[in-house]
Amino acid sequence: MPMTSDTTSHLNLTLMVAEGQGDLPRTRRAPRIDKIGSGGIHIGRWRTLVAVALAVGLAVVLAGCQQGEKAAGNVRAGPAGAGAVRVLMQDNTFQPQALEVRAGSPVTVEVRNAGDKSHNFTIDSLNVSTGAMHHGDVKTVTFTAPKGSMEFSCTWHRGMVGRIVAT
Ligand SMILES: [Cu+2]
Repeated sequence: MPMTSDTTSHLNLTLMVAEGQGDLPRTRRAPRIDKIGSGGIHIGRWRTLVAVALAVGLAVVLAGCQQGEKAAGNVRAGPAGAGAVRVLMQDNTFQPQALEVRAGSPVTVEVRNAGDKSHNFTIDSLNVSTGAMHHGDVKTVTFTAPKGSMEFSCTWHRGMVGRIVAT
């Protein structure tokens, strides 16, 4: 996502300040974890702690803006009308796993979570996602696909994927 590089540089800046090093080239190094356990270097331990805390913070930030976490594209709650493509979410598969749609014109997909876990329906290449769907939720997604084949997935469950073929 575009946000990632900004977030990273911001955290690098924070790390730089925390380490008390003003010279830019040195901030590109990994945190000085080699000082763990060497006696009498309290500042080194503090730096390590700060670096670890920032790394954990960065991981949380990156996980938070992972595709699938938030709805994207043309998505609304509720079922679609007649003629929509219907997709069921189960734990942890989509049914069906192959969708054939018309290329170049709007396609409506109704997604229903028939599983017990929360899932999302995300088409990464089209920047489309239902966002979180809990047990029983129904959402309607409308998108226009270019000719070709593209993957859809639940970004939370490895292997929970399917394919859209637009012709
Ligand atoms: Cu899932």
